[in-house]
Amino acid sequence: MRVTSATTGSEQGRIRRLLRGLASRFRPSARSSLVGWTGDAGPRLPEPGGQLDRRTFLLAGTTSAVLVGGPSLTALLGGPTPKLQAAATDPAVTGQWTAPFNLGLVSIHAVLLHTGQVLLFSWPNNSVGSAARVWDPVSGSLTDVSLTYQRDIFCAGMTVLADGRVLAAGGHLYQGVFGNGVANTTIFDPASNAWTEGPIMSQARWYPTTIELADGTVMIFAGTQAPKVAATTVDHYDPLANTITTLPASASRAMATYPRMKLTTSGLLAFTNQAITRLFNPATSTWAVGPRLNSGGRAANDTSVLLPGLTKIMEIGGGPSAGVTNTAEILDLSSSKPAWQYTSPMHYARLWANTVLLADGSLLMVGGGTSGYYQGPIRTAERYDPVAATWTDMAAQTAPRMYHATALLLPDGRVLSAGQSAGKYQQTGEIFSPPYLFAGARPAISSAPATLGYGQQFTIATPDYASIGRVALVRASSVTHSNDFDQRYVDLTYQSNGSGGLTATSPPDSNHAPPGWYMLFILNTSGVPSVASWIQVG
Ligand SMILES: [Cu+2]
Repeated sequence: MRVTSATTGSEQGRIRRLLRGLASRFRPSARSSLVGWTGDAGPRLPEPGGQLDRRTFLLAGTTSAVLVGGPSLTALLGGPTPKLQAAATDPAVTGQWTAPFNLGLVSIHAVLLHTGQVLLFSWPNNSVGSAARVWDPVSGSLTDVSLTYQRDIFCAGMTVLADGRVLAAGGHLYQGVFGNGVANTTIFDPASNAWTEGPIMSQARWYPTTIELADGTVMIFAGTQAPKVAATTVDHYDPLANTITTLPASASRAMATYPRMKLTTSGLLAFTNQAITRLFNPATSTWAVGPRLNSGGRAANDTSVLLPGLTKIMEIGGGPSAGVTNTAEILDLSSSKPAWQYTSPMHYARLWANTVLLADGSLLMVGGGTSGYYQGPIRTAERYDPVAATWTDMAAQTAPRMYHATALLLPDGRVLSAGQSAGKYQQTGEIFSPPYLFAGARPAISSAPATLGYGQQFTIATPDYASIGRVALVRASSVTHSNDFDQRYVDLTYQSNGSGGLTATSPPDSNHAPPGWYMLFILNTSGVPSVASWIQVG
């Protein structure tokens, strides 16, 4: 078992050098605010990866196994009284964390499957491929789905395909050094718990970003082919034909590692964590430039989220030119003159945190820390209310969750927080129950469709029809390195038909909700969500 301890002195020196490099690369120039979208004549600078040498963090420190004390999985997950971490606080205000429990691997990559289970994967163990587990948040069971051949999908980008399979694009060259990517794609099928090889990309990619388009195909951007050698082409995966085509050279660009990208309701892809916003048009394979971030750009250690309403993109924390920050800024694409605007800052500056869209459309900021990869961990979560634009401290978790940590929303409205490739808790997860789970009885979905088209009315049967205040679809998450590739919260219009239930209207088109599996939540007027019902949209 490979386990790392806290970083060594030499690693810290390396981190300091990397951060100095990052700071110089992200220093803003003139604060010109570009208005509207224009043709892109900007420079195409390669971005720093700024990552630890993989061997360094795999091999440094202890090799002893991690043993996590405390109650069993079954007791934690099935028991009526999970251990309180912040006994002095009211869970109806701050929520509540479980104690850490063992997941059997460092959860560097986490993907919510439409089975309600979570696919977790990491680097290889021994002589075979990446360690992988399917974790069931209801039973607590762990199923070993590790790759049985020499393939390392650690550092891949991943997207849940429209049919529920998981595409992992790129990763690490098996036993290679940091920055060495692979051109392979690897596909996980939850129906069989099996991995198969997909088509080969045009370039090797380590730290790429995948993003599903409105037609169910997937764009694959960025990453590095080898240390400091950017993968510049854009590949386009068609899941029905199981083929990859490479876009014309006009699409090519040296981008950041794990660039933060979003599918907007116009069908354009917004790339939003560098100094200048860029929009990619998949129909023409061209880029346009937009407004400059107030922060001067953020490194690949910030978090980024498309807010409910689907017109506002929020960039939070990370390490812009001034170092670690607590600032957050929002770009409203529906504005006639889109410009980044600061919103309220977090109470804590954070690098390598994770941001989770909760069932009520608020954001949960989990983990992260103030320095490097593992230093100054922030254990206090924060919740951002996008309507009031306020941050509220939540309960503190036990484990540090910085570099190589993940977090995602579960179908029951709770949040899994797991990973970080250092420290005694690295192979653990913790579960957060948000305040809405302590705010009274939950509404229930008696029945809802299993599949749904666009712009279509459908019926949700519920005994709680008289008290419903919100209906939403939340896309299954796929997250690694603080980047949740396709996270999306789609509000639906609805009306109550009394005991006949609710009549809701599905999203108007596939730019609002690209095809795939979504969790349908109904919430009462107190903001308490149901357990989700799974719907395949598209
Ligand atoms: Cu990494």
